[in-house]
Amino acid sequence: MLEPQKKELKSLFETMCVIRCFEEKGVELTAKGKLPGFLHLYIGEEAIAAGVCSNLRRSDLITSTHRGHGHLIAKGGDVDRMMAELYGKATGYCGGKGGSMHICDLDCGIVGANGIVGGGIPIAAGVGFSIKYRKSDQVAVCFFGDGASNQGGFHESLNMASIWNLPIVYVCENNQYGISLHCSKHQNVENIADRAKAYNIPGMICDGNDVLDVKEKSSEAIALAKNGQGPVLLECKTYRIRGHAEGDGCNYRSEREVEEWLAKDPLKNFRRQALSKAWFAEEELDAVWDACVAKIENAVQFAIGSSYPKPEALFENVYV
Ligand SMILES: Cc1ncc(C[n+]2csc(CCOP(=O)(O)OP(=O)(O)O)c2C)c(N)n1
Ligand SMILES: [Mg+2]
Repeated sequence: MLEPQKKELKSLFETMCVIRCFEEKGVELTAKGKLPGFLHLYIGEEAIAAGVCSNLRRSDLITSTHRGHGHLIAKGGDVDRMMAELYGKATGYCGGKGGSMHICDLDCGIVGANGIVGGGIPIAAGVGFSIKYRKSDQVAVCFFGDGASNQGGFHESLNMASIWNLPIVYVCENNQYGISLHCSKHQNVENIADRAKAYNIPGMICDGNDVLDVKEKSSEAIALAKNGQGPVLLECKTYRIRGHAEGDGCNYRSEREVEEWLAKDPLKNFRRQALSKAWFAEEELDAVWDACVAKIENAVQFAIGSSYPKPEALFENVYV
């Protein structure tokens, strides 16, 4: 295999590993009571953020969700500042006052995570409009869930983006659940991508647990959006391995269902392919993982070593 190809594959695996390590640390720290606030984890969905963002430049813009750590990491967010934010420390992205769901970093094109389900979708329409208005060659990527695709703002935004031909890729992470409700109970379509027909835009589907499939399909979608062919809806089929938020007992789904999806884990998927096709030796993949574990451990030490915000900080960054 050519060296650039190998480098690209390694980078995809690396991104998924950093996300997984960050999230597994989140599981551990929440269980120990170290992190205040809710934590919605992305375990099992890493291939989507890694695959999509590998096609983006730093200047391209993304909107994220309440389950946003993966998007932020894949778009170049700083894990030290993310971890500090989760700890509520002053060195965090929001000075420790926003927590997991409000991280934003315009320097690397992260317009913001969002605790409002579907809240990023109309924002992405504004981002897309701005790109077109400024005649810039950026693209906007909007991540959201299956549940969010039932929000009014989803339909209004796709309609508007379609008539204005905006350069937006809507990436629906269909992880099968909106909190405890299986998607078959909250929407009457088998494929969310079919909703693209209503707005006369392309609807595409990819295997959200296969980083190479995500990369390929999202690259096509981004090319369409950038070439002035308007918005695209890309549905990534995946599964939320953890509960809705940490502490969720998940009594609404069977262990068997979870096990079936665990067998399709995106990191294991990649490893299997990489070894069978001899892209990498096992030790190379292990070394990537070990480096990610160390990176996240450093982030935890950075957060622990940081101070809490001062009481006066309460009045900073408010309108009145
Ligand atoms: C406007 C709004 N309604 C309801 C909620 C409560 N809520 C938080 S997450 C969630 C489910 C979202 O499901 P989905 O869009 O599929 O995202 P996922 O959690 O599966 O990633 C709901 C209803 C909210 N935060 N915002
Ligand atoms: Mg969902």
